[in-house]
Amino acid sequence: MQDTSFAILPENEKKLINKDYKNMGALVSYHSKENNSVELQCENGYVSIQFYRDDIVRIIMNPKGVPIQKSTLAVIKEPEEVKVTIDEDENELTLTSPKLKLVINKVSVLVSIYDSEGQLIVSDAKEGMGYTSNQEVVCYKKMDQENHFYGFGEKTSFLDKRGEKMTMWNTDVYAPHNPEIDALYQSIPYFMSIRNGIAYGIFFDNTSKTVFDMKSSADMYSFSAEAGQLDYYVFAGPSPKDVLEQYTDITGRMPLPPKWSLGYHQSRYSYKSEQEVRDLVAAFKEKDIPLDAVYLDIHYMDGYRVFTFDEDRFPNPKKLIQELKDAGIQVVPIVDPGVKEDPEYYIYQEGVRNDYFCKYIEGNIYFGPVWPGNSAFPDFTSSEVRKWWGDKYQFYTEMGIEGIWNDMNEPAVFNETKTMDVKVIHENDGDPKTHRELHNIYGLLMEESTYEGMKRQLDGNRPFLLTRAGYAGVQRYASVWTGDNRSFWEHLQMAIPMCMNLGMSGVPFCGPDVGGFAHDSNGQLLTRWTQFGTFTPYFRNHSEQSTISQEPWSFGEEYEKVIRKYIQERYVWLPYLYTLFKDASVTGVPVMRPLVLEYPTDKNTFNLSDQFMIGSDMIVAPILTPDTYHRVVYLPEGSWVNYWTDEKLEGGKHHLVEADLSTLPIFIQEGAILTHGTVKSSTETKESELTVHIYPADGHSSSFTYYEDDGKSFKYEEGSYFECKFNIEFKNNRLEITTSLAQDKYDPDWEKVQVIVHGISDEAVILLNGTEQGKVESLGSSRYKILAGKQDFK
Ligand code: MIG
Repeated sequence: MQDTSFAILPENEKKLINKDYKNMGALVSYHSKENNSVELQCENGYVSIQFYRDDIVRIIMNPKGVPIQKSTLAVIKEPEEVKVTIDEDENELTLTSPKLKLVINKVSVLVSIYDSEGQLIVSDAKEGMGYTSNQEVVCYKKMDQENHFYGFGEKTSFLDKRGEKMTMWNTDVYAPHNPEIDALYQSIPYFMSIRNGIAYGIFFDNTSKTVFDMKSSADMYSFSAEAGQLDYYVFAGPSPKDVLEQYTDITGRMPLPPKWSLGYHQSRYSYKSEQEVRDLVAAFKEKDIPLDAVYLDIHYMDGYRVFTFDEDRFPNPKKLIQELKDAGIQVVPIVDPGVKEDPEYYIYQEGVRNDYFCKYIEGNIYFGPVWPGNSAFPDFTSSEVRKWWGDKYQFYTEMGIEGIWNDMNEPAVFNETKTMDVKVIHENDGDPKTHRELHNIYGLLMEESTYEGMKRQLDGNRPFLLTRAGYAGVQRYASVWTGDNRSFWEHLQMAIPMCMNLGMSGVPFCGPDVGGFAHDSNGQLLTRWTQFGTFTPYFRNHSEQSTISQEPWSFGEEYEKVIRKYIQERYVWLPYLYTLFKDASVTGVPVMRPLVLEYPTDKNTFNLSDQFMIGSDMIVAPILTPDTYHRVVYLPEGSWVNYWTDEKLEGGKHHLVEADLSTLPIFIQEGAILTHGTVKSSTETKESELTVHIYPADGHSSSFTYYEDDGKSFKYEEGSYFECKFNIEFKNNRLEITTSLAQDKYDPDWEKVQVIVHGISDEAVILLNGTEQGKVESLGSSRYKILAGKQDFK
């Protein structure tokens, strides 16, 4: 019915402010509690305010009673000890922490938050916070023309979400992914506002259906939820990177992924038999295209029963997996949450006997149709169920599997609503709630279960997970792919802002299906998409069963040649990317970034959706339309260099650049230091040589800290890693390169190092750790090679 005009019945009109909306009204009384918090009793409800850190404050509004402090499982941090002082006068109540001042208007409970210098960070609009008669909770905040919005997880459309209204409700959207379809698989009810370079963030921790309206009014925005409390955190910034640090301090950061998960991955729905998998791998070897993982989609199972293999198609999976591992390739099987209703199937039996499936309040199990037919769904809100399900992965890990692909975990169900009946009750560790209230967290909890289970079984190795659904905090367990896109140029275009906003939402490890999932791909599209994929944090080619093949060689030599080159480039760049992954795991700042994160006062970056940065020194500008061999690139202030030609380009300007089919435009900022490895068949091959590219900026100094570890284990947590800081200074034609070892508890494989200096003249003198270096070779275009060895890094 939603597809007909029935959707726009007169009575369906939605107003910005519902006519029965009631805000908190006047302050009646307040009292301070331990735990840095203050409770307010208001005319129309209750509010609690708690300082989580000096620069993070949590506000909860409950219309009916004293706010419940228990947070969802998205939040992993307890509040810190914060020194809060309370002042009161006739009109206002003021709470002050060392970094924030929170002013509450007593006549009508409205909250304004200031920094310690008295600069306003964010304040309630006059409607404040409140609720409607159908228990919807809402908060209205002021904004103006200068506010731009980023984050919101996985959303269609452009980068800046100013002027968008978005719903969070994890949904399996096979089609279409277009600007009006904004509720996709992930719900991350979090965003950052940037205004004249100053940022703050808001995380609305509510797992029911939430709506963010940054569109309907010129001077305010709102966020609302269908059920539950109004429970949100304000992150004070002031820089966009500070906000990311603050948000990921409470929802967690991505652990370092295993290195093999950063290589090139090949998938298809489905490689249907052992023979098909072997042929595929053989083709990669024969064609000299690197490969780190092959995916097994649903056909590997026995009648789509999870934790089984089909004995005819995969008679000896253990042998297959071992064989591939010996060749440096991992196998990643798909695991859905739906468990086939089959009394002779062990998972179903265990689930029923132990009461592990989602049920109605009356006690009957909820069944929904998915791949295996009628299926039951584990109740991941129970920690006992999570433990049980996590243990089941033993089935795979015993065979040598180290990576799992979790699909359909919105949860998706083949029915009108596309998901579980919202009346189903989740056990929720003794705090039962309906699916309506908890829907958006189902996927996150499945990931927690899977990750913890795999980690227990992998003997110190890092698990790799790929998930479709998630909630705030998903970065702690899994990488995210953006679901069922199509082989359209428009979807290649859309993937850029979508991944950048996932990064701005604390999820650094993400990527789309390269080549497009549904619909038929073609040579040019796959080539351009693979070029983009070289730099997406997650790099997997995947396609749907009835589409034409889109493995790298599917469209003829001309394309295969270029695709091979860019998959190989991925391996060349891995030592640099890996360092950025390490940084992201510590700071929450993503690997793939919108320019606005680095240049938040430059208006040219505010909605720049067709180019991105890798780290802070590099801009990638893919070609995004057919038969196109040039494009416009914006380079912000500074001096830039074309990566391929070493041509210098002035910043603060738009440039028209050429890009034949074999060229992905890449620009490097002067002052950059990049670390490269070599082309190899998979990350299992040892790194033989490290190349350090140096782009000196005249009159400036800069530095880069290179990181490396075994790429497999958690030993880095105990300090087993290699970290080397490179400093460069270029003045009066004299380049000084100094290195300092910050950590050497891991010994890298490479012995040889070459340093390539870009953009200097023949007369320039180069010193490495104080010793003048001979230029071993002139590489043309003002590039010089000098050689060094591991022993030079001190
Ligand atoms: O609804 O397992 O997004 O990547 O190939 C289809 C089959 C179920 C959806 C995933 C897609 C996967 C497919 N799955």
